[in-house]
Amino acid sequence: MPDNCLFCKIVAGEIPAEIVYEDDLVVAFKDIDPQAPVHMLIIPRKHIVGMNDIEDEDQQVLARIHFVAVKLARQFDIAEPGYRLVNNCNEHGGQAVGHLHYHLLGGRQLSWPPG
Ligand code: IU
Repeated sequence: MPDNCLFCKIVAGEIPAEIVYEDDLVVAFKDIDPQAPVHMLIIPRKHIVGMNDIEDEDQQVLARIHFVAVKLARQFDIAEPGYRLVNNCNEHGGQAVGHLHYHLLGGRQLSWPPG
């Protein structure tokens, strides 16, 4: 793992986070600066910088992230009336942390288009 990756450190338990789910492939935790009543991040344990770095071997982890998103949406009572699963990719996408992550947002009406 890269020395300076905060999300790798969360996966390794070296810095604290409010973890809501973990398994062999992914970890999910509450976002430190929530933008909605429910705001969690779902990340692969493997250090993948961003969407553009996904490889063939990562297909299982990507499927797992979607599966976990739905599981958490149900668990946190946002499956109905709905939620959003978001990946920000690179500068124009608004990506600040260089470890692939998906935002699970819900608990309020989300606007469209995004800013
Ligand atoms: P972005 O898609 O890279 O812009 O989102 C990064 C998110 O990571 C952002 O919502 C931060 O609040 C969040 N975050 C966090 O939850 N815990 C941390 O230690 C750090 C960032 I650094």
